[in-house]
Amino acid sequence: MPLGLTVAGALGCLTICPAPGWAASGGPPVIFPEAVATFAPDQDRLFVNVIYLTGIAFAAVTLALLYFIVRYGTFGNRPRPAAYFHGETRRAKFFTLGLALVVFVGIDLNIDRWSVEVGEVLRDYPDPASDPSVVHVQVLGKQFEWLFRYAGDDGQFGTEDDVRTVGKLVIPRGRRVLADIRAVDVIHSFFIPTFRVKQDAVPGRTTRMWFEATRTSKELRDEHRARTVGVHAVDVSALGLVVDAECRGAGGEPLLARGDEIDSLEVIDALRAAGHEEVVAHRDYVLEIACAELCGFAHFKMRAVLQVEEPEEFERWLRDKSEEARDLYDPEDPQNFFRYWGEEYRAVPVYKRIIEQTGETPWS
Ligand SMILES: [Cu+2]
Repeated sequence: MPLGLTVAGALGCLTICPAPGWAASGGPPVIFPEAVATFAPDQDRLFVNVIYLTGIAFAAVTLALLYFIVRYGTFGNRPRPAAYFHGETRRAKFFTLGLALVVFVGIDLNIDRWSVEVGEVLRDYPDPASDPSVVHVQVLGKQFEWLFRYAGDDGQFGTEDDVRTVGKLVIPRGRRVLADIRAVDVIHSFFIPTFRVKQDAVPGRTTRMWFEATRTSKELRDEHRARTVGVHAVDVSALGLVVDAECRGAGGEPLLARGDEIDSLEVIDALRAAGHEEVVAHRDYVLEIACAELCGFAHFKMRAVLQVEEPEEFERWLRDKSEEARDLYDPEDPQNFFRYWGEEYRAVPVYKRIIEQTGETPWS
């Protein structure tokens, strides 16, 4: 049995080991989601290199184990009593120390050096006060959605022209974005897989992260679509598909135009009634934001969408939204958090107590 396990382990290890070239190309897309942030390829390279090094070590150890089992096991040999050996000879000590040194220098120090380089970039936060090209956004995690706030036209947070969105973060391509992250109830984790960034959102303190997108959502959607257009069966699995050819109903009337989404079971029924067994379609590509901390019963629905726009498009969007916010501003509205970012969620008893006792919020 140990022999079987060892062989399986060795074979498994060989198949997991990445092929040469992966490290240079930044990793295969099968394992990683699309890399959309400036520093994402470096992180992928780090990840693949770690798999390389530890994979080689794992293979070496497994092969050595296999060799010793075959060489000193009872296979074909006459059973003999086990020989006891305490490993205290000079040779054994040298061998053990040498092996430890090879692992420490060859693997640990390399991983440490690479991750320090990647970590330095991640911690090199841009300063919106000295660099006007930096987009400053506030992120608020709450059970169970992500809220976002921009300073608006006047550049100040907590004023009537603040732009806020729920479940959608809009950013420009090619500009650095600094995100201040807070939570109001429990710990959440702000995670953008395609940017390779993840940061905890902790009640009572502000954490930060920064990122810069290299491609717009539209570019990514077009690229993805060119790759994934295909023929799909019309059944429940077709929900959410975007059709790439017009579909007509039984009487020849147009049912779905090119670019329409199959968004309900009724549409599927209508398609089937009109004799469509298959459609030419693709699944739309969306940049997702997730909560990576199990934060409660509806954690699964704490999903937001990231929209990357061309810088001019983003500026226009922000200006329009800011004007809209100023028009809609109502100082009497108890739900408004143009001024109070997160303070309206006072349901958590400990915060309620802090606010009552000190008159101050734990977030200020
Ligand atoms: Cu959460």
